[in-house]
Amino acid sequence: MEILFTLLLGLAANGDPAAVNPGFEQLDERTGKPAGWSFTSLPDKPHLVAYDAMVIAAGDQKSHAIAISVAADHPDQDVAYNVHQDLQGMTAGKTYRVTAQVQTRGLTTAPMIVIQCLDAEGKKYLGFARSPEKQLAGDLAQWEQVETRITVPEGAGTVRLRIGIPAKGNAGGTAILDDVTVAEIE
Ligand SMILES: [Ca+2]
Repeated sequence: MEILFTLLLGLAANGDPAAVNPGFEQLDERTGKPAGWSFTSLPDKPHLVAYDAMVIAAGDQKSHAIAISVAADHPDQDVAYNVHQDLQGMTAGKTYRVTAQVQTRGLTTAPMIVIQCLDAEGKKYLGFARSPEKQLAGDLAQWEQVETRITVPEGAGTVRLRIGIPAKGNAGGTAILDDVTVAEIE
């Protein structure tokens, strides 16, 4: 897995930009979670959220998505839970469209894509974009696309992609994410 992972990073750096493991199909042998992604949680309360590789099709068509489940007894506080990774092969001055497919179960807000551009030291925020906030009247039972666009600023050393949900209003709910795409648009 480590070798494959390095290979994917290398390819991404040399060609078109892409997220690593964008369809959440490669699972880490040790954790059982999708490789190439990190998962946020409160350091002292990791039980308030669960990130699970979810089988969305079985048999020959077996495939996975990532499910983010907020604990039913989550306190009403401002914390966001997201899967994230640093995108490789992004060029300053270029504009990219980033999309993901989402479904929801029991959420009041749709999952959002957030892009953060940091300086070479990884400390200062140089740019930011996110998909629109969307209140949900009911579940997104079918796949729906969320998207945002980012023009990478000069001096950006890191372009961090996050996809997830706030805990507020979403206790007991689950976001299901799949098929992340990154494409240059100009
Ligand atoms: Ca998938």
